[in-house]
Amino acid sequence: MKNKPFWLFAALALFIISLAYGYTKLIVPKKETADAVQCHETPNIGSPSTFQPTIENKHKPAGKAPKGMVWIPGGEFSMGSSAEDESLCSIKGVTKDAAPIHRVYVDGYYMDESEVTNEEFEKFVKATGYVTVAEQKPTKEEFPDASEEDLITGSAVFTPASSAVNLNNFLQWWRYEPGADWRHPEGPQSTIKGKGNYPVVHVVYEDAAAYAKWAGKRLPTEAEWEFAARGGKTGNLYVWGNDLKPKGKFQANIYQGHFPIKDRDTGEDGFKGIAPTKQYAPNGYGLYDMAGNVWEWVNDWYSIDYYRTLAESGKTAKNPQGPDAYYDPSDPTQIKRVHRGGSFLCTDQYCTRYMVGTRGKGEIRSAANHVGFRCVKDK
Ligand SMILES: [Ca+2]
Ligand SMILES: [Ca+2]
Repeated sequence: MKNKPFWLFAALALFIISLAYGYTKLIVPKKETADAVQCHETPNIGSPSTFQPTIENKHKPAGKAPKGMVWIPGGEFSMGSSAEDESLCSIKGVTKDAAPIHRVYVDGYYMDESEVTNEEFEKFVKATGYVTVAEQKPTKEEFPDASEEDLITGSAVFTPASSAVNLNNFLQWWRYEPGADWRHPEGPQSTIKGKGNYPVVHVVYEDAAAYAKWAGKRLPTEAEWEFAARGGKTGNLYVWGNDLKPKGKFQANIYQGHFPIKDRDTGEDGFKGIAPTKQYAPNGYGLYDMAGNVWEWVNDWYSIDYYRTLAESGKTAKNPQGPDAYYDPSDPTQIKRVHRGGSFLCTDQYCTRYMVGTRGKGEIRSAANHVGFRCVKDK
């Protein structure tokens, strides 16, 4: 960062970014100690009986799936989360936007088997000359209160704290890094050389949508994303089942250890920080990393009460496209769409949104080094 921290701009960007992780004043462990907070409780998963069986469509298109994609049959399923704990630290109520469980039908579609990678995104940029939002100089129109010298390109980068911090102040582990973008995920000195199979990051909604259009695809709806993530199973807590660590093994790239302290991500799941795609077993439909690694943009506007509206209709929602408008009472001026799946920074202390039915959200022009995407394609 140059001489002067550009707080207006940076604070805004970071605040926006933080929302993707479910930041709220509620997310403060009961007891902060110098060592790891002990938060390994079983989440209250509510009443499993509210989940009705997933009924997959039988139709399967003739021919092969497009390269790198798998067929998702679609059908009827119960969507949302009855988990009453956002984290496993007895902090309740933060998953309210994922309730109630409601019945949804989606048509079949193809889905990228993995998060879009650097290699894939580079092909798009080479073919089109596309410049991502993080690479564009912010304008006075967009940030009228920022001084000219503060209007510089960059993005939000996770930066571990030097010691234990109270988790209610995300500025302690996020910084606005000038020059950070998809080619320089940790800042201008970093590169993606040798990381072609890592998920692309520092992409905002319009970057993801532009890639999808170029590829002849589109971003999934939130319902399509969740149907696919559940892999044909009914009402599971995680993409792979109801046990976070079946046979003692992590099934996704998340965060172990005392968040967010430097060198305290133990990497018990095999990775400290971001991982290449496809390092864990795929789900029932052959999809990788639907939990963790990077958050994934979906097409729907974020509205805190959308699920309630659908449930109150009393009908099965058919191919829901999301609400007509964004609505987040915690931050009503920011324009947000939904993120799904959690990231390598989601821990059992903070933000357990790798749980399959839970939701994230992001301001549509804010990027960070743990947000990416994947696409779908109609048959
Ligand atoms: Ca990890
Ligand atoms: Ca993911």
